[in-house]
Amino acid sequence: MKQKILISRNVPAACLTPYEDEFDFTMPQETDASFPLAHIIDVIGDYDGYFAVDLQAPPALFDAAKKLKAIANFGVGYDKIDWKYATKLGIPLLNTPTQVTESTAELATALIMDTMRGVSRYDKEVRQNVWITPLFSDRNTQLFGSTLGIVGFGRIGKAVCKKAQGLGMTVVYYDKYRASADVEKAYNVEYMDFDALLGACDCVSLHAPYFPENHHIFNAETFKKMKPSAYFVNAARGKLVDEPALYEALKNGVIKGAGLDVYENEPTVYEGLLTLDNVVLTPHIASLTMRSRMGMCDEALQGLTAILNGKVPHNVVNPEVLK
Ligand code: 8YV
Repeated sequence: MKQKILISRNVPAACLTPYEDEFDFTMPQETDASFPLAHIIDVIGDYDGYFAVDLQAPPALFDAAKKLKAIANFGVGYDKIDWKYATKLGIPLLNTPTQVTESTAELATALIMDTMRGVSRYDKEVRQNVWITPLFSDRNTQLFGSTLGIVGFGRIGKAVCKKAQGLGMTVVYYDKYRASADVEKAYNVEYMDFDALLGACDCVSLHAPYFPENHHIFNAETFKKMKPSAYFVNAARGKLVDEPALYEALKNGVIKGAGLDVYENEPTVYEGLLTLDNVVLTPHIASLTMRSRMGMCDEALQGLTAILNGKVPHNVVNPEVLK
């Protein structure tokens, strides 16, 4: 008998085709539809694998999942999944670490370019018949020759580093775990401690995962340590940032501008931010390219296939449960 996999939100049928000989899939049939969490909890007891697409997985889900051998998360960041509880129960958790890298780094780079050069702001002005083009103005900042500080030097941080260097930026980074001398050399980056980086950069781009330990690592104090001419970009996780503090910093000229793809309480955006013209906002779409999204499905399902066949894939977040 085929093993059964439950998928919380509709994905294109083409994602499942390569796996259909092996698994029986259940997912909402309508394009983009989701099963409510309560329904998942009701039925999860029948399934061997669970593919959590854009839905949280609280302890109650794991308690009901009597046959569950693995859970896969659609995304690299697995903060919606109670992974500590899954680990305690011995359930492997998979994510999609390789397939979001370039798309997310691209969007972060787009936000850096947009906020520093005012693309979206000018677009709005031109549509309103406003034509602001003084001959000399510091409304915008040239990327070429500016310094970018990357906070979180994992796959995505490194990809942003390369793209920014391609645009002529000098890149420095901070990470809880400093990279090896070889990696620093290969990427031509300098390590700085967090506070030094904040004070040195023309733009700071955040690429760290969210854990309760780094809740609000960007707050009123950290924004004050940045240059008033500096920009802040976040395409990582909203809860890393104290949003009201960011709003105050942008409103009062503590920093010059920001670009955000993620928010503290998605899909709600802190109201004040909506009123400012020095922040560029996108709706958590950094990985939203067809190539990335199809790749994410495949990376997750490959991982599930491996686990359900007794193998250890590259994308297990808690490999200790497999020992
Ligand atoms: C989301 C992401 O998973 O990879 C991540 O961590 O945040 C995204 O790729 C995706 O937008 C679906 O919610």
